[in-house]
Amino acid sequence: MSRLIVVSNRVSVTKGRGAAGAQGGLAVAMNGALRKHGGIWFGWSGNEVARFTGQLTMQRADGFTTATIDLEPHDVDEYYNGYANRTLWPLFHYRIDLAEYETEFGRGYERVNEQFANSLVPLVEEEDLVWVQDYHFLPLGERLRAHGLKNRLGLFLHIPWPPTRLLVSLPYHERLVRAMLHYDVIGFQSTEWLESFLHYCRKELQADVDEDSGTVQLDGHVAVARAFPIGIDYKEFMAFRGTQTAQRAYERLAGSARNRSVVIGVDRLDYSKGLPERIDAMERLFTTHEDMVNRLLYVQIAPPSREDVRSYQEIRATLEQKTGQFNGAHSDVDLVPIRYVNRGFGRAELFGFYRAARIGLVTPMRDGMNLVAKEYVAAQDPEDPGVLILSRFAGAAEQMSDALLVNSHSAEDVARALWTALHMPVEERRARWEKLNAVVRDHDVIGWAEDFIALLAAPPFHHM
Ligand code: ADQ
Repeated sequence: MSRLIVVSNRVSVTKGRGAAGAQGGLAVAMNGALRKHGGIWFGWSGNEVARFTGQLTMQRADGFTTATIDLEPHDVDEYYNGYANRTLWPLFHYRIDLAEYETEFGRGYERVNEQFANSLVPLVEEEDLVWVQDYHFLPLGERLRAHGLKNRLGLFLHIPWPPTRLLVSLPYHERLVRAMLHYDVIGFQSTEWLESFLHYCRKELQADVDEDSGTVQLDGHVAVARAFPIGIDYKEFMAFRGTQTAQRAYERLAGSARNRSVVIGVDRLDYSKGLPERIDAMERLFTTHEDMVNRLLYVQIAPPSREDVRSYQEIRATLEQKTGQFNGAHSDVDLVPIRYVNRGFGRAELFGFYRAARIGLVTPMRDGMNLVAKEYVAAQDPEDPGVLILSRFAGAAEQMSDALLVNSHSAEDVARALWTALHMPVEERRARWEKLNAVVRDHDVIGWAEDFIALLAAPPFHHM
C-alpha cells in the first residue's frame, strides 16, 4: 500500500476515534486515513515568524508524521485572510459583491503555494499518494509538478464551484484553473459543482471534456473530476448517544424551552450560512401566525469565525442588531423567542441540543456540503424524530431530498416549511427520517476518504 501525504491549511491530530473534540469530521477522517496508510500530514502551523525559513517542525503522531511550517505575517494577510478568505471564499459562494480582487492577494497566494511546494517536495517518496485539501491550494499540484514530482496528486474542494459566468470575474481565472488541471484527481462535494467545473473547462479553456467519466484533457494532461460527497463520522458521533454530557445538554435545552418547540441552527458565523435571512423567515411566520410566538423557541448557535476579515465583522453586527430588534418586538417578561449564542460547544453537547430540537434549520445561501444537516439527522430519536429544513443551495440537498427543501432566499418559503414541520404527523416524520438517516449512516466520512484514495491510487488514466 502506498503512503499517503495529506496537505491542508491547518493540521490537527486527534487522540484516536471519538476524541476529536471540536475538531470535526475532517480531522477524524484524515487521522484515520493516515493511520491506515502511514505517511505525513503537511500544513501551516498557525504560527507566524518574522522571516520565512521553510524550516519544518516534524512530530510523530500515532502511525504517521506531521510536518508544519510557519508563515510570515504578510503571507498570512495576503494568502489566508486575503486571497483565500476575501477573494476565493466569497466568489465560490456566489458573492461577487463581497469578493476583493487585489493583486497582492494573488501574489501572496502564489508565493505561499510555492513555499509549500518547496518544503513538501523533499518529503515525498516515489510511490506516495499526495492528497491536497481545499481552496487554499488550487495551484499546488502545478507547483509540485514544476519541482519534478511524478506522483499521483489529488485535490478535494470542500466548498462549491461557482458557475462559469461568475468565475470569469476573477482576474487570471484561466491561470488558476489551468494550474488545477495538473492534479490527477479533482473531487467536488456534489454533481452540481462538478458540472460547473466541467462547463468552465470546456467553455473557457477549450479543454477536451468527457462528461460521463469526468475526464478533462488539456495540453497533454489528463485529470479526472468526480463528485465525492463528504459525510460525518457516524460511529464517532453516535457514541455520544446516552452519554451524561449529551443527556445533560438535552435536558437543559428541552427543560428551558418549557412547552415550546425548539428550532435549532448551528453554524460558524459566516455570511454564506443565511443567518439574517432566518430571522426574516421567523418574522414572516410570527406575522402570519401570531400563535407561533408562544409555540416556538429558536436557538441559534453561531461562534464567530475569521474575525480579521471585515465582512465577518459586519455579518456579526447585522445579526446582533436583527436579533435584538426581533426579540424587542416579540418578547414578553417570561419569553424570549430567539436565543442567539455566540460561542462553540463540544460535540457531545451538540448531540444533546440537536436531539432536543423539533426542527433543524439549515438554510445556507450556498454551502459546499453542510455537515450540520447530517449531524442533526443522526442525533434524532428514531421513535420521535425532528424535521430537517434544508436549503436547496447546500451540497447536502442532492443526497437529502427527504428533508423539507427550501429556497433560503425566500422568507415566505422558509416560514411555510417551519409551519409544516411543526405540524408534521409522527408517521411522516419517521418515514422521512429513516431515509435521511440511511444516507447519513451509509455515506460517512471514512468511506468518503477511502473512495477518494482508491481513485487516486488507481492506474493512470489513459489519454483519450
Ligand atoms: P463549514 O463551513 O465549517 O465547512 P459544516 O459542514 O456545517 O460547515 O461543518 C461545520 C462543523 O463545525 C460541523 O461539524 C459542526 O458541528 C461544527 N460546528 C459548527 N458550529 C459549531 C459550534 N457552535 N460548536 C461546535 N461545533 C460547531 C466546510 C464547507 C462545508 C463542508 C465542510 C466539510 O463550508 O460545506 O460541509 O467544509 O467538507
